[in-house]
Amino acid sequence: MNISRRKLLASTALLGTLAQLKHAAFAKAVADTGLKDHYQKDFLIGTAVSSASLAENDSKMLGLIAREFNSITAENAMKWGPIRPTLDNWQWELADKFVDFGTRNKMHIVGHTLVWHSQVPDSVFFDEKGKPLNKKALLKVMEEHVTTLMERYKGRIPAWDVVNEAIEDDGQWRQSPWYKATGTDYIARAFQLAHEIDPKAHLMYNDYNMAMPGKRAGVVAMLKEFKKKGVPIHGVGLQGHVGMEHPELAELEASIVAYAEQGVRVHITELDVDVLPSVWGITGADVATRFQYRPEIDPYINGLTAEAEEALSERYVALFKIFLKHRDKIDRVTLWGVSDNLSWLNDFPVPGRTNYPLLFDRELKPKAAYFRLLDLKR
Ligand code: 9MR
Repeated sequence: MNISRRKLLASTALLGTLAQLKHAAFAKAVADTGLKDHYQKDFLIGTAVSSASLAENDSKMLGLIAREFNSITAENAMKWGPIRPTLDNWQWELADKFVDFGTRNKMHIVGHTLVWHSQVPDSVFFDEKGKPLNKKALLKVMEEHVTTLMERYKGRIPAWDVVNEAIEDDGQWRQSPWYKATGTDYIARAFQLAHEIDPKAHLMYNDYNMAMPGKRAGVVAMLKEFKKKGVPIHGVGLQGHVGMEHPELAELEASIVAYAEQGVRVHITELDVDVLPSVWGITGADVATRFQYRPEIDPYINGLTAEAEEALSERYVALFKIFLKHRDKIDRVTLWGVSDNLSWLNDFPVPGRTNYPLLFDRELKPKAAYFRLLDLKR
């Protein structure tokens, strides 16, 4: 080996050691704080809390959440199905635990979700003979639901996803049982009522594929129409179930700007990055869709390759650069879960795959993407 090559190797080794030391010191520094602290001046950093973590009082998971995040959303515990499986049966246990956990840790708590077409028992929409309820009867059930939930947590839940997923990707109204019975009145009434119950609450419309031009046009049109009518919508949630290639960042940015121009605050409410081969061209989040499992669409059962890990980190960095650029418009960025093992994307849209969409791995260790998001703020 010639001298200059030896010198080069020695200096590379030294640089490596320095980098390790720096990394160790940095890791210690972040151990005392968390992602939330690094983005304190920009926006809230949230996560969804799974029902399993609440039911098991999973102290490792809940401790990690309290250290890393300052906003929480219940992934499932407050949806109609779980919280009110039949009309006269309210199951408060998990939702109460969720709100207590957030209150104890002085976190910003998001109520998810008051009015959605999914996870709603048939008895809400149909009478005993299977006939759809008429407008008046259906609005009455909805009002009762919104009132009961919001009053229970009034003063402790400052922000609500009032209406979830009412608009299709092409901007048309979703033909849900709510819409079929009431037109758009259910949306207006839900927001008006929520505002009457808790005038201090921040009220949001939340949806997926919000970067798509058709959806953007539909949401903007709704915001305009409701503003004219005095319907109180204060915020818009872009769920953020994204893939590695889509949406294009320019489309995402255009949507953030377009919603903000309507005078509402922007929230990224359910961020995760699907790294697996897409089976349908675009990602979305219509929970009703399912595809058949095939080994060739599940390439990372034994772990992500280095290239895929790097690409995932890069995608997170690119997304957060956009969020930071628009931090004047964005109140909160919430990840849809904490660790890869608990993500809904292991089973959607293909059941039984191994996905890596979040910032913590299956052992709850921060992933490369996590450190890259910290790097962005150094
Ligand atoms: O992550 C949630 C999953 O555990 C549930 O089975 C599913 C149906 O309730 O909902 C998932 O969360 C959805 C969220 O509530 C609304 N936007 C789409 C999310 C992913 O489907």
